[in-house]
Amino acid sequence: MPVSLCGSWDMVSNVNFEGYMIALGISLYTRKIALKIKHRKVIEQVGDRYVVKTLSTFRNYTFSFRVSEEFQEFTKGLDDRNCKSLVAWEGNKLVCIQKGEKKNRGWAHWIEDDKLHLELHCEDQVCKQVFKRVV
Ligand code: VL7
Repeated sequence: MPVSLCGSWDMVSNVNFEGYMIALGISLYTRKIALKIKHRKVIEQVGDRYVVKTLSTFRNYTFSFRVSEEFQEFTKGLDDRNCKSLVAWEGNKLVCIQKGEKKNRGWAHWIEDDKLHLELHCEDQVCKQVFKRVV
């Protein structure tokens, strides 16, 4: 069993979020605001269900899923698209594939050096975020 991702995590770095947002077609106005804010990630596990909350002073995004079970995702308040999403463990990484209008879309979460890592990708863009545990 991989090390638990559960808990509250505060963003410490966010590399190429701009490129990722451009790939998603986010407007310049929204990108300018989004680039200035720090995200808090809250990951909870209830039975075999995960709840992942991305919180900020600007917008919040919450979704939940069961591992290895495809679900319909609507990225409300983000790019407002529908995806068929599937989250599964690949070694120690929790990997999501988001099938939809955007090619090569997905993300991966893992723990490294007591930090929560998140790699988000869309088309040819990769965004890398690191979070530290909230104490
Ligand atoms: C969530 C945003 C850009 C719109 C707001 C930006 C601040 C904070 O999807 C994400 O994480 C996964 C894995 O944890 C859970 O889905 C990252 C931020 C992506 C995409 C769209 C900019 C507006 C948003 C909620």
